[in-house]
Amino acid sequence: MSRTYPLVSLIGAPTDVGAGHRGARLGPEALRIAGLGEALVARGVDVADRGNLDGPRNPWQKPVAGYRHLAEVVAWNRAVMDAVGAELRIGRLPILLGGDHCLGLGSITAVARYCRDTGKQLRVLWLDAHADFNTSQVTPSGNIHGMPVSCLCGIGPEELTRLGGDAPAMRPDEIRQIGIRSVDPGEKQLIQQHGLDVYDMRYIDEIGMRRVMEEALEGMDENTHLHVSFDVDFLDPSIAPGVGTTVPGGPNYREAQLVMEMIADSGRMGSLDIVELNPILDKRNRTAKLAVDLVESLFGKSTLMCD
Ligand SMILES: [Mn+2]
Repeated sequence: MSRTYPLVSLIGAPTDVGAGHRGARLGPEALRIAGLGEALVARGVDVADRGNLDGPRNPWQKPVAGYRHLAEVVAWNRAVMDAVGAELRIGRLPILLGGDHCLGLGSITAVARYCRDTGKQLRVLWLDAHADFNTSQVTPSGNIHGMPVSCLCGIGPEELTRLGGDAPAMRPDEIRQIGIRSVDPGEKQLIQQHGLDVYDMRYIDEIGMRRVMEEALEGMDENTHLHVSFDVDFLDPSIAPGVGTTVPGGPNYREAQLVMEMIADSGRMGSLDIVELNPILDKRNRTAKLAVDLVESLFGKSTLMCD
């Protein structure tokens, strides 16, 4: 079976300004060293590595009015939004190499804008242990990597909700969250209030990953732009130790492969974030290598014996 692949651009965003641990700033290099670009080229994908974006250093301060490093988070997300938007407009598939998950805000704001401009339907798959739907009132930490989804849905500080000019950047019914197993109490209430579609681990255990993915991908058509926001802590920590916020009970290797293969089979992925990889906490770059392995599956490499 031959496939044609979109042209891919790698964009590094080496920062952890939104995180509670330092180290995700090293993620882009760890992914490159694990051979991300080479693996895609080997699949016949045209890959352009745009290098790393630049932005403010991590000041490592306490929260101010419920947010840590708000100004720095805004600056990094503007850079990400501009870079991702530029690749989409020239017809390429941007892969954001984070960096912490606050960057999903800039990335998805750009994708949502692109979809509005081109009349496409947006679908976001949020693969994560956490719902990232916190606000300054309910956040225990003030770390903005716990808030990108609420900000995208228009709940949060103006600087973030209006990053792309309009708010909200997207509607709650455009996102499906998979692998969720750690939600703060106030966050849970907000999620229910806004009607987010959450496929938590309990649901995955009960109905199986295949049906979960069928439901999460349901309703897409040839006019759908699928954005995949892959927080590496989605994976069970036994296979992916290199993240700041490990939560036990995540998808295993086979379930994760199935997720990626079903996304590939949909043929609709138009943009991707790989975030929260923390090489400081990793073992011999194992988690980065696993991420590369899974991205190969996103681009159609089958784990079956024949395809
Ligand atoms: Mn996340």
